[in-house]
Amino acid sequence: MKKILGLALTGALLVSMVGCAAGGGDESGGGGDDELIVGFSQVGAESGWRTANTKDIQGAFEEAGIELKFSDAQGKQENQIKAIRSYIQQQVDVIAFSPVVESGWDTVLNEAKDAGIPVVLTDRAVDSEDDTLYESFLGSDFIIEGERAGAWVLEEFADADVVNVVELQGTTGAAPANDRAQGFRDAIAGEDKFEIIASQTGDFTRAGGKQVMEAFLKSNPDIDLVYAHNDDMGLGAIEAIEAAGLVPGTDIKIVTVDAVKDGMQALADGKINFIVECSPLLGAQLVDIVTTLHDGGSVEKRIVTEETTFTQEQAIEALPDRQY
Ligand code: GZL
Repeated sequence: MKKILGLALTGALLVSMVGCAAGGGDESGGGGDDELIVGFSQVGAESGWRTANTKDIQGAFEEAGIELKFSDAQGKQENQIKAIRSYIQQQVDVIAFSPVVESGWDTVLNEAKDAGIPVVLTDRAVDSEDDTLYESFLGSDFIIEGERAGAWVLEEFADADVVNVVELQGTTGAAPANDRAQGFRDAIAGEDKFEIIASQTGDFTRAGGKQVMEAFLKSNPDIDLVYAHNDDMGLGAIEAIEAAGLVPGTDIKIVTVDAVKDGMQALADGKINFIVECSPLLGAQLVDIVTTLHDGGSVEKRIVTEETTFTQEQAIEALPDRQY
């Protein structure tokens, strides 16, 4: 009798161990069949904006009690593709990611589609012809952001005869870099006085902006304006301009995009002259989108985030309440 009881207990123990190893109560690896699990691939941690975006997304999912598997691609597309494949393998319920560059996603997004896992784009777009590869794209309109920077420049230099512009571009191939460049050029196209005398990527980083601006200053004696695709590169440019014995915001005007706290402080201090906002606070909207999809609902294909612009006076007023 004792032997039979021992065998029965061993058998029960084995079944429960196998159950745990297979990842719990259902094939998705989650606790229960209806538990929503989301896999998120983030670009990296290249700027103040990205840090704020990560914090907001992780905070929103924690507050909603939804499991978020999170990976940082350190700015490499191959790492994002690996992460997406890993989420497919783990059979998560939804995959969300911010594509570091616009191109090269069709293969892996088709793998997600074949696995029946919906994909949501946040922050940046992909250039795929097939928009069935993702359910929704939540993020800013970067063309409009470039146009807003250009509109300010038209006003600021209304009385100038010649305006030499240097451009610090974002990450090569990234949607915000492509579109902010395009929107800015569209806005100033009608005015021959503006000449973009140099344009180079600073990869959205402060160090990159400083390094490129140092080179611009060495090869261009007469720069009137810096157009930086984000605050971090603008802050790097400020360091280079000051090291060259010039006064940022006065000798050389600076317009940037993002409106993160450090950028807004530089604007309040008069070292940056104008900032176009690009909101990183996408977490709550992303939670709504993935929850709706998981409940079998449909979501809008394109959800544009609301944002504004800041002058020095507006920055001084907004700074105390700034969330990021
Ligand atoms: C814009 C985002 C950009 C920010 C940069 O939505 O993709 O990437 O403007 C960030 O600061 O690095």
